[in-house]
Amino acid sequence: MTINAIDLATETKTLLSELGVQTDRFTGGTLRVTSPVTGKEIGALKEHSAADAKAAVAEAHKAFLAWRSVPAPKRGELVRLLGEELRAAKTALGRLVSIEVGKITSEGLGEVQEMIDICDFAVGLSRQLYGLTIATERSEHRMMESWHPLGVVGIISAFNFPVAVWSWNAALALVCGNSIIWKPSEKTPLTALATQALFEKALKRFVAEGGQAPANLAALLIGGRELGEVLVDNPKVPLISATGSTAMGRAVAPRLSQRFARAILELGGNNAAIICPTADLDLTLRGVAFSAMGTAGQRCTTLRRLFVHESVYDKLVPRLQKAYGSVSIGNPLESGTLVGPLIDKQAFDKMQSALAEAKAAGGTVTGGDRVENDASEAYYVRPALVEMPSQSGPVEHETFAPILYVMKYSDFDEALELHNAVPQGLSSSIFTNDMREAEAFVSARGSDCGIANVNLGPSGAEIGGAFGGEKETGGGRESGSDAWKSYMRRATNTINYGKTLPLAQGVKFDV
Ligand code: UN1
Repeated sequence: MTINAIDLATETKTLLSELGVQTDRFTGGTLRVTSPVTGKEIGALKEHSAADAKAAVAEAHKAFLAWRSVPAPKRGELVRLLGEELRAAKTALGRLVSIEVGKITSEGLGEVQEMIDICDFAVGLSRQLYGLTIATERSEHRMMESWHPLGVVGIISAFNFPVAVWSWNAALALVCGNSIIWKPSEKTPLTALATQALFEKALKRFVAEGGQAPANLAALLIGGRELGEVLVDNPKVPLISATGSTAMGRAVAPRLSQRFARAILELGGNNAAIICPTADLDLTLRGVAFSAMGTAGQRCTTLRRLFVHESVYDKLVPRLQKAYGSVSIGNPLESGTLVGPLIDKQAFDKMQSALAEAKAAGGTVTGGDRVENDASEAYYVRPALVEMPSQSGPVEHETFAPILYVMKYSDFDEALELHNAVPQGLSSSIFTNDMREAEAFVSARGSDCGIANVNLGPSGAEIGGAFGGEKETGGGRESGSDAWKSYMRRATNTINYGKTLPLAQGVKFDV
């Protein structure tokens, strides 16, 4: 079937009703949503106002005051039920992600799997919100730390992982005893409506089974930037977790620090891989192809810079060019497709101007052109491989499109230096079978990123590790490891169980 002839509006409607969303939530409104697959409209949502957002914060704060007293393992039970709803809805929600974002089928499903995984993780965590017991210098005293719920957590998410990023934050925030308010990207509100409906289903079951949950524990705000601003500036929101561009982070961060609020910022990445002389080139080819072309180059963790040792350059680069020339691009809903569309025309224009800049800086471009098909309002592109004489111009910026800049190196330390010489610091990788290079890369003098991998690409992280990066990436950590600590406040408690009052540091104060 030609792409233009696919009726995604009808399928979206069917999926949304299967997922529990009423039709009037996504019809007849002002926020128009198009599927990047066809470029045609699939929904028109009613939008919230800034006043609605303000009221939502007040309600969420009330919910927090009750939820914080529900025992953490009981809070975990709600998240367990959410995980069950997500499991049952995986096919439908995964399909909706593919329709709304243009991801290939396995990646749409993979996104929902990531949500299920973090729910499982958070359920276990709900019994492991450990604090330390600390040796005290005072006799008959005990010192410990306690982790307490924080308050309302504001979640601002981007189009490219429209629901997984919410789940990383929501699952942790909820078991940690917080209420949540979500402002999804204007480009992907339909998957947000569906996810919220699944959450509400889980909540109903939780209450039916005797769980104590306050009203307005989790809210969803549909609309533009002004709603995010209400969250960012509201003193009743102690933590904002925001995913998006570095420009967005620059606007948000000072406003948060102005009121001493916490921030988890997941901003731009400019992720690289170093390909060493001993690299397994078959494995490298696959790792690079997935990381650079997968999701049409629209992951924060997408591979954007490649440093190839001069001894393997002429072996690897022609093979990569071949893969770039033959990769299947087209309807992401069809099996066999590996590269779907860009999100919209703006993304296409930005890609073209980065390629023009690269040419002006001496780059040789393979691919990058628009793939013509009958969907004239959609933007399909051939991923671009750009051989660059040096790391300059567009190589230093994140362009949210499938462009891989390739550079030749001769000295490992020099490659490492170039690797770290960009302002962003999210993810990174090295392909080598030389143990010294591999260990150096993950050592203190190696990659300066939040994620550093050996013999796999920079994208496609599991939820068990902390996710986030340094420098202009914003410094936040979400998901696994001890990222939960950002969603709680720490109290140090000292308890005197004796009859005297020894003071710390030997201070005497006898009255
Ligand atoms: C993002 O692109 O915003 O590591 C997140 C990955 C995914 C998450 C990416 N698990 O590529």
